[in-house]
Amino acid sequence: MQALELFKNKIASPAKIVITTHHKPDADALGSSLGLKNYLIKKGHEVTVITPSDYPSFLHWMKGNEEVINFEDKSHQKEAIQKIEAAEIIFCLDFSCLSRLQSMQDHVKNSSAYIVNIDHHQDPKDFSQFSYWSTDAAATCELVYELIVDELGDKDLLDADIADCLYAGIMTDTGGFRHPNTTKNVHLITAELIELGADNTKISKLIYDTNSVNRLKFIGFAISRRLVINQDLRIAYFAISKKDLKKYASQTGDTEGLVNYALSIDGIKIAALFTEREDGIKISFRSVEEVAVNKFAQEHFNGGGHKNASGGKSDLTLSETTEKFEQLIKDNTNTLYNQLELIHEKN
Ligand SMILES: [Mn+2]
Repeated sequence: MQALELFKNKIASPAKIVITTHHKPDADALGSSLGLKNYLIKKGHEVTVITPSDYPSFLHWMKGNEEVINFEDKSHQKEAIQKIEAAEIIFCLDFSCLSRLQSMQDHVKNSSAYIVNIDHHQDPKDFSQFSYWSTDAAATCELVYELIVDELGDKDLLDADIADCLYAGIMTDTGGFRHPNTTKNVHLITAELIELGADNTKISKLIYDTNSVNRLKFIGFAISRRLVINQDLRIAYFAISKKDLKKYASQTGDTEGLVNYALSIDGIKIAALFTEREDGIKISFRSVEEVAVNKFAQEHFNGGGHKNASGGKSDLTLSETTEKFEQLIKDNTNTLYNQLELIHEKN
């Protein structure tokens, strides 16, 4: 509680604030950052959102998007560094360890600012002076809402723009209110956000139904040509090469959600997406409720995340990585599916 009081003190008077989030921000990362920014501006703070990379264009509608600085944009990097150096408070949203800032991490690490971490991932690293953290929260946007409303008592400062940002993060991190993390609390908060003016129909249209033709064709290609299904191991995965991405002129965000097609297959318990990027193989794991993929990602693929949605990296080639994955599933069937067997036996 002492930390909370100190935090309240810190933001009681106008300060220079930087808000940042993880590399390749998703709707929860950007929505929590811009939702919080728009609120803090109303409190009289000077606030800059700096993202470690670019993010999908289907998020560009959020209020404040125009002023976001992309750290990888060389023409603005100097300005970003100056903002970080001058910051009195830095908010780190939707990530639990500084390495997710990639090339930005040393600047934040070396900063003398008061660091606040708001997050819902497992195993937060100790890098902040104040941490508002819960793995029970479906989204960081849910925690930002609770911090503003329950801890700071500022519900009256929330408006339709802020509500739109926060709604977007909760909607996507619950997979459109379908994942097991879609709790009563999630519905209660989204109901409040709609009352505050969040336009839920508009937001789902903007996020889910703004595909480019290229992206749709890419998804069709991936499903027909790049999907591997192993019913015995109860896994399905995509392996997407650099060449594939180039062929379909893939933009940031185009592979988002692809992994869910693999998980949607009847009988599949673990799905994965392996994408060949400039700096190695990026991996997304998804699993059905009973199976945990975060520990698996952490132990074998230098990653982590949530129980049913995690990520990782690999420095091997694309085919070596998928071979390693299949072998690991074979070797760890007992640990991964043990609980599942018990559940099946009971039924
Ligand atoms: Mn999140």
